[in-house]
Amino acid sequence: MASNGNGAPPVGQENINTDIVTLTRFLTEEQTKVPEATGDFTLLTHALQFAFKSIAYYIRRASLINLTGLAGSSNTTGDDQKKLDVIGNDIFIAAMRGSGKCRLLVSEEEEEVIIFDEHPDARYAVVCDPIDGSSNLDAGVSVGTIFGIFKLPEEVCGAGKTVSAQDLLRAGTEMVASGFTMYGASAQLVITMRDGGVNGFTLENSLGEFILTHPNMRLPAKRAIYSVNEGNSSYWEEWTNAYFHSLKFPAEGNKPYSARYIGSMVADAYRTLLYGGVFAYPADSKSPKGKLRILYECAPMAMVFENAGGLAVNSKMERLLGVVPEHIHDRSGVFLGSHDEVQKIVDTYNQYKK
Ligand code: AHM
Ligand code: MG
Repeated sequence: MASNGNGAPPVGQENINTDIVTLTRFLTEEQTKVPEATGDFTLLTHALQFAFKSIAYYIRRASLINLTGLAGSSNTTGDDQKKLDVIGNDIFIAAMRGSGKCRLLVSEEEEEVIIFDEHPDARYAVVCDPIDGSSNLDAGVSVGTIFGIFKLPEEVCGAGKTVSAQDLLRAGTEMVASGFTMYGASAQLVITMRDGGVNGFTLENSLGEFILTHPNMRLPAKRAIYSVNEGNSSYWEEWTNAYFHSLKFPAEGNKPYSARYIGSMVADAYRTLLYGGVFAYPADSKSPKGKLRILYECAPMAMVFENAGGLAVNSKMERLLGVVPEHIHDRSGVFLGSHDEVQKIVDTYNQYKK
């Protein structure tokens, strides 16, 4: 092909790849694999996609349009709410209501479950942390949205039927899909369906499309990286300290592990998913139940990691996806990452707890 002198092809003759898989195409193709699908799930995920794009837009513009800083209120747990927390939450609620396919919504920013009574036939429930890691926002550090989707049992769907928070106190194994979006240098969306693979998409800002860039993600079985807030170690149990100590002071001839901790779960989890290693937020004497939330932080991440070949357990070494929360904002300790690395944690725990 003739060049225009600077090495680029003449205008109008650029090689444009149109055989890209957008998230919309991917979700539509997934739907065609399920003959009994009604399209409701696909519509719900389109609404989620819109919420992610909107939140990504506001985060990109945050420091330009004075959206950083506190909003002046506290959320359910007394954390200071950032302006973007409020915006992210509002976007999420509006998108889920507008989808017409969401009956129940749990958000970290809302004390009570939100029930969309205007859509009594909607068969899905969504759990989310609209902007996780928001204490990092003002420093421009990556934050993210974590989400899980449950399908409600037939008996609570339809006009005249009532639903409540109780309908969401389920094990993560019952989610039909989960994932997270990380808003960083670019927005990355990772999504998985129950018993399915894990796929990663990158938001192409000028097209406004999530493009499949990381198909069938599998995390390495092992990698010498650990990610934990080590400032909490004086509150940790003996076995937890022993485990992390063993990574830093391995048997002779072995190299110590590298430490990487951003303090934003999605960013630490995304790196772990790509490179391998382990991410942990153990329960400790300061937070005996742990810090992170079962329903909309731990379980969705656990499904992603298991489906990518990794493991995810709580501070009692129970499979995180099997844990039923006692209430919608219930917390748990969490250890997730490469299969062999998490197994090493379980082995250390068993040695100390015997
Ligand atoms: P948040 O939901 O209030 O943003 O808190 C969750 C965040 C996670 O993203 C992160 O892993 C953890 O809190 C960091 O906590 P710490 O600052 O105690 O290390
Ligand atoms: Mg959170």
